[in-house]
Amino acid sequence: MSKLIESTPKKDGFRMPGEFEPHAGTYIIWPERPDNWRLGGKPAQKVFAEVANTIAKYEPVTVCVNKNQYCNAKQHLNPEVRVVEMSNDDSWIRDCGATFVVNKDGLMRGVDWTFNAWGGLVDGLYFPWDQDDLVARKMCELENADRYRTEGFILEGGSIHTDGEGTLMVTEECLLSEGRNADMTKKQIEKKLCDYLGVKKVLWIKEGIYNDETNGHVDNMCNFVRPGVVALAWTEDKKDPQYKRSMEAYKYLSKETDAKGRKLEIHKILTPSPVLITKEESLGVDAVEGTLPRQEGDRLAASYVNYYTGNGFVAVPVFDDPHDKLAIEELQKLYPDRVIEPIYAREILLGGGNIHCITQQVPKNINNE
Ligand code: KQY
Repeated sequence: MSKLIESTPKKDGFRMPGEFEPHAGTYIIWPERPDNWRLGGKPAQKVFAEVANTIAKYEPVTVCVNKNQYCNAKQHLNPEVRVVEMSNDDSWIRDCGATFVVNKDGLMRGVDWTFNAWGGLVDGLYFPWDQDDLVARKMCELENADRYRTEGFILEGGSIHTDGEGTLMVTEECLLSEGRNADMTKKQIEKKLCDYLGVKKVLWIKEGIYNDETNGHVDNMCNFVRPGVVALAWTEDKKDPQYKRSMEAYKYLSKETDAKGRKLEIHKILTPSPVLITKEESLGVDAVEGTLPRQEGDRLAASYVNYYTGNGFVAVPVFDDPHDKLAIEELQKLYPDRVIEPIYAREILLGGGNIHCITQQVPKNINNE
């Protein structure tokens, strides 16, 4: 059972754990919509299945599918992956799914943010999004977790990263965008984040990855490896529009401290060379009014930092690019106790995100006092 709670996680003593803390499992949604995924989602389904099957080697995985895709998904997924029917508008569970919070007694609850497809009628990416907005509630039901709902306050899970010790990273580009909470001041938004995630300090990076259709989600730009240690997407190419963005984030993070007063150790992860949509890829996507078009030559928001950390592993997107090897080596140094699992993820990138955007962790319900 899952009941709605009219309080806030902060008042009740709950906090969002870092993604690197132990998990009880991972959720994924099965892709299919033909106006986002080329060729009716078939190439993307193969990669989503690879992501799910890879993670299932380390922790329980649940894949949520629309009813028409149940049998197809079952066919691609290993038997240990739980497949549940769940209506959805697309497959970005990081963003529409629940953010789980835990307390010192080992209790877990879910935060159910209002979801508006990355900007609603201002610059949202599809319409309608009503089924996506129910996903967090359904996840809480499946996990028997009571739920906080932020009715009217828009947020996606990919727009936040926490160290689990009171610090949150976000981008101004996203959280202050017109299509989200335009009626709120930065201070009011910050208070909401503190109330619903149990954090004390919010680090406001200016911008995310160039051309990221989410208005610069932080999860494509930087990540907490562990408290006090940050991985940051980087380029040395001064002519690349990404350079200014990464440099600004680096300078900002270098002079900031976290909620515990620590200076941050920042590790630069070079981005792949620009990844552009090919003609064939563009033609494979159904054109639908109100959905972002996929044009030949458009630059995709490719970044290795959009990786997912789980129990004993890190699932890293790779792009068949000379920088892949370096990113894998760097991440292995940052995560010496985890297996690095590189996954060729161009098909996820073509849909507008990457491995982190299509996964959502359920923290392990441990008594951590
Ligand atoms: O978190 C993400 N990167 C999701 C992007 C949504 C893309 C929809 N086309």
